[in-house]
Amino acid sequence: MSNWENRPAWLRALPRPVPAELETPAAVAAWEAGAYFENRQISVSFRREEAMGEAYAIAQTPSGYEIGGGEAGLMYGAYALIFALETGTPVPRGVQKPYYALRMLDCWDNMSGEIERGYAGRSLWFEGGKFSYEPARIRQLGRMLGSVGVNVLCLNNVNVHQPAQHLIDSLLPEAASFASLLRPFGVRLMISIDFSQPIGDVGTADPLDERVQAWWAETAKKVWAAVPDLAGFLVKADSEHRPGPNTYHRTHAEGANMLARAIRPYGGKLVWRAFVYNCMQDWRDTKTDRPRAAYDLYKPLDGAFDENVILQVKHGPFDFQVREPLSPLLLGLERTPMAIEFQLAQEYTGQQIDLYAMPPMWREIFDQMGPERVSAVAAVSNLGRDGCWTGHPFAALNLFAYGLYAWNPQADPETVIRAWAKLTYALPENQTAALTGMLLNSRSVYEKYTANLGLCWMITPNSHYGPNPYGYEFQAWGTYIRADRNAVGIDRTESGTGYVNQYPAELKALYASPDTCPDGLLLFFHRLPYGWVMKDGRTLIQRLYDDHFEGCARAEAMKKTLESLDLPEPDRQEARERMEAQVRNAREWRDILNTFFRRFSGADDAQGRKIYD
Ligand code: GCV
Repeated sequence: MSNWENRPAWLRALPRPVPAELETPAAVAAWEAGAYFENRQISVSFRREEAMGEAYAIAQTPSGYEIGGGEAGLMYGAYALIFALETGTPVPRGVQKPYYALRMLDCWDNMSGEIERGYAGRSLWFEGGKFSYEPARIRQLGRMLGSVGVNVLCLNNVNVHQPAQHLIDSLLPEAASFASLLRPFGVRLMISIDFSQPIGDVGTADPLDERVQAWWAETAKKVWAAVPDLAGFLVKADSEHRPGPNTYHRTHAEGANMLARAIRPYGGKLVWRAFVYNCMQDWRDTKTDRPRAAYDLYKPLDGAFDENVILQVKHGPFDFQVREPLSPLLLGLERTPMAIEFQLAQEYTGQQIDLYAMPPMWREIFDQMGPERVSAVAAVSNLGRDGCWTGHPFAALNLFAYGLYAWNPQADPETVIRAWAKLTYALPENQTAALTGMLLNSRSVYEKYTANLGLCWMITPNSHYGPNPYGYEFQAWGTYIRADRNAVGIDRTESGTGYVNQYPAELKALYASPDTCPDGLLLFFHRLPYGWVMKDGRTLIQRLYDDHFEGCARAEAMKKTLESLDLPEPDRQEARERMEAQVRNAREWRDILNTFFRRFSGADDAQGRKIYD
């Protein structure tokens, strides 16, 4: 058993475990405030105003503060006040309410106990095909999520392997008990379902078959009787070999609406993932272009979904790569509620070994998209049974920050990272600044040594960690870089796959020319010769070399920064071990990518640095 009790992550200021008797967010608020302010000569009172819901307002009183809010709002207000005082930042003024009503954490936990793409140990609640958890730890998890405003937790992997199908029948009592542990923190459950599940009883899953519709209606009735506040169902259909409506020649709107109608009487949301593409592509086929897939499928269905369907769209058109352009679907649908999906689990971004703090990326995405384009947010969890919750103690930053961005997509990355650092560690000011700076830059460091200029997918197949420039080149997943001795990258302009046409005019114009396309996406949109002269005057091949050398050197510098921090144990040891691995990884990336591109291009490094033959 891991020693999670002594690993409070960002709740260092709240060391006492929350008692099991607390049943509502308002009770949690009162208890947390009581414990925190007990010896601080500050009095905190609460004014409940049901209509405020999740919103809160904090007012100063002669002896302290008054928090006004609805049931959940009181709790969010209490945490916000404590965090402001702990970080020495201004107490929020005026009414504070979340930008998005649904702030979801999608857990890819299998009932075997494994987590698909999990880098923090085994599941916190499943093991051996059953629910298996420490109630106190789940309560502490609820507290962590509640403290940053996450309000939905999807319990199981979107790839629904047996026995997870039983979460909506024989395992409902267990699901209900689990839900009751999170409810006091304003967190509701969601369940991933298998579209084909009625087959066992009625012989088909055709969404237009009345027996299938009746089966789901009956199932929904039982599910919501057991967990009345269930947020909804999450569905991965016709994607990576999962079943779906295509089997019956039905559209995704027909499939999603059928389910949505079954759960509408209970206020349930049907979250339908848009991660659908041909995963059986022939690499010789240069016409099919995976990034086009979602837009091609869903744009014609815009407006065809029922009002309680939410289309959940990954932020980029591929799959959580180090850098991708914004998914054109997020800009293209006008009449379909959407959720943007992020991945806190660092599948392609360092696997919670290499540092990759996400706030700068989210801020860029929300700024470019406009937060109003989507009505909800979801993120794939980075949690697990490891003592520190997230594999790397610093990876907790991404979970913490996700909650803050779901509440306020305009949050400032540096402020958020700094708040996490101050809440997690009691470091002297210069060290807090060093840690904040290191994390703020970590994405750009990782990008430089792994995937600069928009060249993604140069990774080890299946594991997705470590350099392998041709790893996905001859595979069926639609993930190619097409490097040869003359050029590298994919032409996605009108003269190529035409993907760029899926963007609104302004962005299309920006991306369509290599002269205006941002460097970070250059080879995503264009196929260019190694001698191509970049905006900064360097050749393309020289930029490839320079970035790999620079990224690796910066990773080595981060190691020095880390060593200068007086972190508490065991965080210090864990962070150092992972940093050793990161630096090893960065050197491998630098040398393998440089050698790979030199073998193709024959070009020497202008600075004469070591590149292997
Ligand atoms: C849950 C990627 C991952 C899969 C994941 C899938 C998805 O392909 O590698 O593990 O499956 O995305 O988002 O559904």
